[in-house]
Amino acid sequence: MDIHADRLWNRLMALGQIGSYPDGSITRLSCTKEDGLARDWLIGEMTAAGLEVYVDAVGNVIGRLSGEDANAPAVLTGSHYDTVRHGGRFDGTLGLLSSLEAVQTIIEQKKKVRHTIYVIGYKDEEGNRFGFGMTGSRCIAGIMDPEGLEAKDSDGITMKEAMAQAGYTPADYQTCKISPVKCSIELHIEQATVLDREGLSLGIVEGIAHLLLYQIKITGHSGHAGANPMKGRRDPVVAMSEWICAVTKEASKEKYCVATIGTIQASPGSFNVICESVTFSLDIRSMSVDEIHACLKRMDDIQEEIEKRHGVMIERTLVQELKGCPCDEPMKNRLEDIMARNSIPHKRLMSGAGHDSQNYNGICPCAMIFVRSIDGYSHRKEEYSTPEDCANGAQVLYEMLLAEAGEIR
Ligand code: HGY
Ligand code: MN
Ligand code: MN
Repeated sequence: MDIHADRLWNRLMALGQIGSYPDGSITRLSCTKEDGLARDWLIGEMTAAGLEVYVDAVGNVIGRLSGEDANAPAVLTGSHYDTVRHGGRFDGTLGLLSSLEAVQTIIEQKKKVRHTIYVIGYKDEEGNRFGFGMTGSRCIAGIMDPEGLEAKDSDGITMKEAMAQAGYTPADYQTCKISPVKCSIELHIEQATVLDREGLSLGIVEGIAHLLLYQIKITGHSGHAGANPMKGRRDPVVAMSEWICAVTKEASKEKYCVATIGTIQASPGSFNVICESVTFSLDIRSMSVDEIHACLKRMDDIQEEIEKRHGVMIERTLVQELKGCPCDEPMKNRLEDIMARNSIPHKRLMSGAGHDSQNYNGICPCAMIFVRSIDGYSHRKEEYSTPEDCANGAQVLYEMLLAEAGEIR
C-alpha cells in the first residue's frame, strides 16, 4: 500500500475525541465550540501534511495541492466534519481524513499532478443545529440558498448570526464557490448493511437519493386533560399519530421511498394539557423523485380527511430539497479497475443517505467510494469500519486522485 493506514486511523481516533461523550458518542454541531476545535485541529493536520490551507467565508476548511497547470479545472475531494447529535466517529470524517491521507501520500512521494486538488472539510452537512444541511458544499458548488442562512436553531439564533459569532463572514458566501471544477470524488462509510452482509470491503456508488425535508404543523384546540371528555376534542397529537402512520404506510407502497419523522415538538407540552399544536419533521427520500411526489399526493387526500375528522389544521412547509445525483459512469469504471487491480472485494450500490457530492449534480462529474459499515450502524455511537477497510478505501482514493488529477510521469 502507498497510503499510511496507521496515520489515517490515528487521525480518525484523534478527531473522534473532539465533541465526544463518555458513552462514546460525538456531537459536533455547526458553529459550536467543538466545531471550532475540530476546524483548528484540521488546519494543523492539513498544514503539517504540506497543503496550502484556508478557511472560507462559511467555515469550509480547505487544503490545496497546486497542480502544474494553473488553468486546468480543479479536482475536489473530501467530506464533512460535523456530526449528528450523538453520532459516530466515521460519518464524514473518514472521507475527509482519507482525502487528506491520499494527498499527503502524493506530496510525500513527490508526485506531480496537472490539476489542482482541493481537500475539503465541508461545513455543516448534517444540518442538525439549524435544520438545514449541506451548507458548505452548496456554497462551494455555488448553489447555496440564501434563506438557509436565515434558518434558526432551537434558541432562535440564525445560521448567519452563529457563523458571524464563530468568526466567519456569511454575507460573503458567494466567494466560497470553487470553479472551474473537473470532478468531485468523495469517500464515505456505507451506513447500511449491503457490503457487510455480502462480505465486501468497498462499494462504488451508482447514485444518491433525492430528499425532501418538510416541517408539519398541526393546530388543534388546547384544554384541560381531565375536564374534557374524549368526544369533541380537537387534539393535534392524535391527528399527528394518524398522519405519521399514514405516511409510513404510503411510503412503504413505493419501491425505494423512505419516510422518517425525526423531531417532534408538542406545545405547550404539559402532561395535563391537551396540546394546542404539534410541529414535526418529515424527511422523505427515494431514488426516484416521482415516487416521493406520488406518496405526498396520496397524503394530500388522507390529510384532508384527518383534518375534517379531528377538527385540526395541518400545514406542510418545504424546508429543503436536495436533488439526487447519478454518479459518473466513466469514473465508476475507473474505480472498478482500481479495486480489481488491488484485489479488493467490491460491488456497485445505491446511496439512500445524502452526501456533499450530490450538490455537484449538473456542475461536474461525481464519484463516491463506500467503505463497509460493520452491522450497518450509523448516526449512532456504534458506527464502525475496520482499519483494513478504511485503508483499502484510502488507497483506492489515492490511486483515483492520481488518475483524475493527471499524474505527470
Ligand atoms: O441525512 C443524511 O443523509 C446525511 O447523513 N446528512
Ligand atoms: Mn450523516
Ligand atoms: Mn455523512
